[in-house]
Amino acid sequence: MTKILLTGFEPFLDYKINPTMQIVEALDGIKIDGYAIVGRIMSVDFQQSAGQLKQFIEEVKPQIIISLGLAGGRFKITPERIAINVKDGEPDNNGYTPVDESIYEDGADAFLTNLPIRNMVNRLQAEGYPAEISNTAGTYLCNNIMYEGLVYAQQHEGVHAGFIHIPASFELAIQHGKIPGWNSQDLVAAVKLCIEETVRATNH
Ligand code: PCA
Repeated sequence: MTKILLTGFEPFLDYKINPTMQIVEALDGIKIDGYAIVGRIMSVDFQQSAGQLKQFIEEVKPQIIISLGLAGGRFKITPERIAINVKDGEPDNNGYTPVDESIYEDGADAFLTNLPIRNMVNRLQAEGYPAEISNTAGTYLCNNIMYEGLVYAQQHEGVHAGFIHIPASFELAIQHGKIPGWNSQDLVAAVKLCIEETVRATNH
């Protein structure tokens, strides 16, 4: 059966919960039109997460790679358009704080996703979920993993890869105190719609 690798991240910085973990757990093992979702969680660690992603890819051999990340403060579901060859920003969970580094010294400056992000946004809005395409995944772990997924997609014909940033859950919003949140079931349902659109666009 064709596989979809769906990844999430562990908690990081002052986000004590990462709702991507709950979404991945909720969707792990379900099937959409003959595609099986395999969920995995990665560390928020610049040294480890790329290796983890590669290991999951090797294990699952997915046709589609969709990675999820929390964007605390955003209030819409935001499929990402572009990943850039930059590591920079806040300390990761191991205390590593890259400044203006490249992900790959000789890597392309950027990769555009080949997921159907416009279809995702249109479908989400049609179903009543606030959504828009984001033109920056930042320069932290999420951008890093999106870039790695797209390197793999470039090298493997027919593979689709990309990234979706999600808002906080209500639970995290309450705990954090300064960011908007969504109901957890809505987060799961919205990500499922994005996966359905991807299956629809790639299933031929
Ligand atoms: N969000 C962070 C890293 C892990 C996560 O869930 C980001 O946007 O880079």
